[in-house]
Amino acid sequence: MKNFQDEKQRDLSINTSDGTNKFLTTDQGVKINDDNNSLKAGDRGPSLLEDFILREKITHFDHERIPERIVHARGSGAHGFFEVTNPIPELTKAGFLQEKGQKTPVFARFSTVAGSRGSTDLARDARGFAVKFYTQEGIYDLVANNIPVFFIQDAAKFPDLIHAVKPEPHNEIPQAASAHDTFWDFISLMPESMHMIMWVMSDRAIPRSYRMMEGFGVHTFRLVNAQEESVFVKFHWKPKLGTHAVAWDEAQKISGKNPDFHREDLWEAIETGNFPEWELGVQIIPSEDEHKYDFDLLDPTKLVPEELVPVTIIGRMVLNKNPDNFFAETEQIAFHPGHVVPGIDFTNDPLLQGRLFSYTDTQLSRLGSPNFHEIPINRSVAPIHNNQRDGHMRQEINKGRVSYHPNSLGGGCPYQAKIAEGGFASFNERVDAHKVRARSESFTDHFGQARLFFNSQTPEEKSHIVKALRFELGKVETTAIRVRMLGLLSQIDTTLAEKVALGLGANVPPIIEKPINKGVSPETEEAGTQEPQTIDQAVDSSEALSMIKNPTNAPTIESRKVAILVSDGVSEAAVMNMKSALKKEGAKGCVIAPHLGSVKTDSDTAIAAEFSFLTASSVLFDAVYVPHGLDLNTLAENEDAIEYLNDAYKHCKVIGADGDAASIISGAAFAGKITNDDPGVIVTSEIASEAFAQEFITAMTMHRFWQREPNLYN
Ligand code: HDD
Repeated sequence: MKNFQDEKQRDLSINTSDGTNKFLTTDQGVKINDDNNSLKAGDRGPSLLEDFILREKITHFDHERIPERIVHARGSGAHGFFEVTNPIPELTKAGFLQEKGQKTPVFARFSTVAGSRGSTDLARDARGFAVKFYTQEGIYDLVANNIPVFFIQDAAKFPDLIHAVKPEPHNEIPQAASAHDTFWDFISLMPESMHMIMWVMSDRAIPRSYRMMEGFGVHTFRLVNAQEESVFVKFHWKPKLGTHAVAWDEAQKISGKNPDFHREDLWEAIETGNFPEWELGVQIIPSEDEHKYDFDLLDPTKLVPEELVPVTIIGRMVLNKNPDNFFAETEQIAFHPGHVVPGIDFTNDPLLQGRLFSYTDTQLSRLGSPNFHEIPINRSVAPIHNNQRDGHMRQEINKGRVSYHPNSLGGGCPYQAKIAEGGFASFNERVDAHKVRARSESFTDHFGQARLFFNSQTPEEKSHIVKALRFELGKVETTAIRVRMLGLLSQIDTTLAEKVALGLGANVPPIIEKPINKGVSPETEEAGTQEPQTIDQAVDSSEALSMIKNPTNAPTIESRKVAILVSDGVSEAAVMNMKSALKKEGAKGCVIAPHLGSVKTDSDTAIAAEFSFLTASSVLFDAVYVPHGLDLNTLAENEDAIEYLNDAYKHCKVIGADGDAASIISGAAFAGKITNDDPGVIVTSEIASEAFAQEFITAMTMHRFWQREPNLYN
């Protein structure tokens, strides 16, 4: 069995260092005798220029920062492996996909797009999902997002899109948010973004965890087999824990309470052995089907419905090791959709084609040198020999006098590889065309799949989209932009537009019939008044597009966290019963008390508090449990404690209470808002009952009870 799982860790170990039991030294290896005082002329005198220890330390510090990524600056990553479960040698010659059980080391980085490096994890945004495979044939990067389509069809519009969404240039406000005028100004003039807008206004843009997101390669790629035959392919990552989100109000509160929520979640999961896992799947489209669909496979604003082409699972990825050093690994990793290995190739998707230029270019300014491939986290485990030389911070010491090809002085080395020897040869696609600056007519339907996505959502999910649009457009100050957006939304779904309009106190503009201005750039069209498109989608609704209906969501509460509220007098049996029932399911009950230290139980034992009501918060947990015996007056009088229940209710989480604690549900603090009959509210008069714990856990597998919210769409 080909198991290269540990190969990258062995490779990285060459560069890892550990100061335990070692002397403190300068960068030149000289042992330091005093690291606390600079060299001075007298103990009250001026510092001396001669102090090489001080100069070196401060100079290094002054240069510690590098430019953050222009997009996807905020992110977190981890090491792991990819294992083939269903080899596809008939479709691709890529060496790492040939044998069942074959393992390849990977590093994955998840990110938000718009915010800067220190911004919140919980911004409403697409998430990056980039995976570097250290294969035996070189680096393969699958630089994906958690949304299967993109805002724009052509890379030429990428700088405009990013300028529009980033904080506005005059005052650098707002951070990590699309809810402002410049973003919606641009979007309202770009009908092609409507499908992506439906996704980013849905709960996909506020994931519960990086471990609970799907990943999508977005573009159609090619697989090429040993006979040089090609199929088209779409890549999908499917999370083992299902695809889940938080509520928007919750996301905003988490942003304040713990802006590192996703980062911490990923880190903790790996530290505690709950290794995040995804299946890798492919939608395979035979070459001859290239023009079969009523959308263009090269258009990155379109997906291939799984009803038309099912996803075939080919492997799984497990993340099982946190980085040793955030900067060296997560910050310095450089992804590039152009890092491919023989057997994987590109298509002419104009967004992908532009990306193929952008990623190396950006590393030159971010990492500062064409030698960024030598940084340990970026280094291939396959050997590198070529005639590239020199440049800033070159590590490799190339021997000999020859740095050109062809050569005779070096015996022709390093020599080219034939295809049969693993040499990369681009797929031999025939291209016979005029050189034009144009958009293909097959890219013109901007609303069909936006409608497909919207129609595929449950009533609760539709309501969330209405709410998100009311929020985002409500933050826009320019009325004309809001109205243009309503015009575009009405072409997706008239009720959607009307419901959003209600929240904005505006009217949906009438659709003015006018011929589509083909070949003219979309900015010059009056976007809000464009004629509705008539191209029929073969699929009206797709379960895979809904998070709630998603057929791959397993009923699990693995690694979920439950807030167990306690105070003196709490029933020890009730707390322990719930804790052990949760543990059995791989979840964790966290004890939260009025103060840190411990509380006394009804059996005079002490239970340690992991958090106080003040240091944790309901939004950081998946459910709240109020056990029997807890002093209800203490709870009702403590505003921080009350917030646990109010927020859990508002965010549609499971709330449980047993014994005398059950009365808290209908107590004065909630003014009759919560009733025992509410979905997801689990109460019993029994104490420490197994059946109650099971009911609580089963309810948690539903993730959220969104039906508790008022529906804004119906
Ligand atoms: Fe990009 C980073 C994903 C379009 C230019 N992109 C970046 C990252 C992800 C994506 C996951 C972060 C990688 C990391 O963790 O370091 N980008 C996408 C997807 C796109 C996409 C799925 C559309 C399908 N990107 C796109 C376009 C361009 C770029 C059209 C430019 C023409 N992207 C970049 C970049 C970044 C980047 C500026 C910033 C940092 C980096 O590359 O290394 O080059």
